[in-house]
Amino acid sequence: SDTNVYLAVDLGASSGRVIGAQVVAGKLELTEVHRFANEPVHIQDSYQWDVHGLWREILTGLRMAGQQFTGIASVGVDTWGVDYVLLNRQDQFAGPVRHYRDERKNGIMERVFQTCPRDEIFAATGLQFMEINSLFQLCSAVECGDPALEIAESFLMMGDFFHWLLTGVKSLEATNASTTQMLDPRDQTWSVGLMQRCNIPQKLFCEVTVPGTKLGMIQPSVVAETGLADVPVYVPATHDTGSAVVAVPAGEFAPQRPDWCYISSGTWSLMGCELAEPKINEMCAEMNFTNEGGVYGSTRLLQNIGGLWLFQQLRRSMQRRAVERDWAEMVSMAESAQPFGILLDPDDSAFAAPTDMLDAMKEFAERTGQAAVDDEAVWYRASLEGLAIRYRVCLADLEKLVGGRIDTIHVVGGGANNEMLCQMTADACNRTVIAGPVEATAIGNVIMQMIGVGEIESVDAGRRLVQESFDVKTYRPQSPANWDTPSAKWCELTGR
Ligand code: ADP
Ligand code: LRH
Repeated sequence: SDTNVYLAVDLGASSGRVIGAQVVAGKLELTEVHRFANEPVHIQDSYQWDVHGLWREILTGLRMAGQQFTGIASVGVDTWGVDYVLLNRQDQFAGPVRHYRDERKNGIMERVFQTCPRDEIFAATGLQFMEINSLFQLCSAVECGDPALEIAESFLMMGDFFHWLLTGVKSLEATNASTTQMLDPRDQTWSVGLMQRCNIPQKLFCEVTVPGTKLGMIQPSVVAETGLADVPVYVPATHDTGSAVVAVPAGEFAPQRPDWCYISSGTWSLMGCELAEPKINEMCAEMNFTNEGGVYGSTRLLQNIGGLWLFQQLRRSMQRRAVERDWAEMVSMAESAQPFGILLDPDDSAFAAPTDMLDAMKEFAERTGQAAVDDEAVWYRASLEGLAIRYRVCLADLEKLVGGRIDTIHVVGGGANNEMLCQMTADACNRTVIAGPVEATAIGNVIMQMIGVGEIESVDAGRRLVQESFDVKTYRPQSPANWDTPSAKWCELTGR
């Protein structure tokens, strides 16, 4: 074909894909070239990403794309946030690539606050406090005298790591760098003072690169593996959430007073607004919202919510009990269960990395004075209802923070496939939900590449293209009043 084809490598915490995108008759057409599971592994006492396996799958996907398309204009990688690779002076792994659910950093935050107070970290970074943030992962490495830190020469986040494997060029892309909790969101420079106080070697960090930059060409060893000759890498928003928000089919980019919010719904639910400026104030700190960096210096004011992780892990729990379920089956079983049988808090720390999610949920029910039940359908339903109520609470806080009503909730990501959850979200929040596109992250990744190459001129133009190209589904609130009592109970139970 004559049109430019853009390849998005999109790695989520649960799965990865290589997607080809091209404009055909004024519409962006997506072709899913390759999809694969992202399966981390327990090794001794650590929990690690299978970076070798992921790289193998990326190469496979790129090779398949090369066979399918001519005229590949560019490639870009986006991934989940916070995790990183440390390389030694010979550019080899200085240590294992830990998963953010690895246990080593558990409880680290309180210890860090003794030398580096919470307020100061917030003032410097504007980020929601989560022990998964790279800052705290690195602090736990410092605390235990991890030899990886002694020999490390460079720090790369996951997207940067794969970009380096593709091109041989090291970079740290701004949107994912903003999830480290070591970056100043006002000018996107590293918070050197914070690193010094935490004994994190500053020399590991190069200057940040903005999305849309041409990083380099696919290097010869990768050309040999994939057949992709003369293909450049244009850096997208390498943070998956950053890419997803680029592709939300909404109004004006980074509005002063947003009347819409998004939920990027996958393993996590990232719920928030796109703003022109970060909001680093007391209310934001108290509500534990985050100011992540978006494209063109925009801000994603949002909360990281425990997401479909619970639902995913319930599926795994059933597998452990030799019962295979698919998503559609789980959703239809949830539909058959009584509403509000159990109230769950998706952000309870008991659900962060349990050996068995179903057991963890039963323990949670007992701990909070609810009757644990044996019917699996009840737990499927509860994990979706708990999420919808959590969205309602988040929306109320978000409206206070932005100082006005939010009319519309855009749901993008795999969770947009879950019609029951979309309807529950509309009901619990009493707002219109617009669901789709499901592959917003890959689309947003492609849009920044297209801007880099010069095929489209702005995020607004990219969003118009998304609106013209993809169908969305609208959900209106049907029985919002049903959610008042359970939501009040939920708040009592969780103390939120
Ligand atoms: P991540 O990027 O975090 O890996 P995704 O955005 O790919 O996550 O979303 C994956 C989730 O989407 C699954 O865990 C599942 O809950 C949900 N999902 C995907 N397809 C369907 C479907 N057909 N019906 C219901 N839920 C679905
Ligand atoms: C979602 C996500 C989220 C967080 C988490 C670690 O996939 O990127 O924004 O950073 O993963």
